[in-house]
Amino acid sequence: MQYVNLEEIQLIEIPKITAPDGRGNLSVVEKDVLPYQIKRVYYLYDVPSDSTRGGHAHRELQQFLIAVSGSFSVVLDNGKDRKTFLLNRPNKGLLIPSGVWRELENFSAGAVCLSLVSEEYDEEDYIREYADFKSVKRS
Ligand code: T46
Repeated sequence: MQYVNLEEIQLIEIPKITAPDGRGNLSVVEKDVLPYQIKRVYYLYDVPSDSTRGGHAHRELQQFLIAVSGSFSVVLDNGKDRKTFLLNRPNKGLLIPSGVWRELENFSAGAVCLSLVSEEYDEEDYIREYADFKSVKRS
């Protein structure tokens, strides 16, 4: 599994179209925003503020997370370093490459985490034990 430089991971701006007549905003994720074709969409909601989601890495799956409502934090870990991102805008997303451990925490009331991913669901793609993740990273 390749080394991932966390410094190269940044929030990505999603184009926003503001209605000129005060009817609000529309953001669109088109093919030039992501380096993969979206194969699956899922979303987390009604997450208690003291709960943590994630707590795993993916072998192949790439993922784009958006706080379409509310806010939450994403802690990324490449096996060596950790970096925390606050997602709190519906027009900013976090592109997570494969091979990165992630934990989602501090969900605000009403937060919705939208996830646009590169693969179909496959439990074999998950590394759910941190010790296993560390040993895969070392090898
Ligand atoms: C991720 C974070 C942000 C399915 O049956 N189909 C699916 O497409 C998904 C995503 C999950 N599931 C089942 C598997 C588990 O029995 O739903 C249950 C909860 O999944 P999990 O424990 O993986 O949930 P999270 O919130 O910890 O992780 C999910 C995604 O699995 C993961 O890719 O990065 O959201």
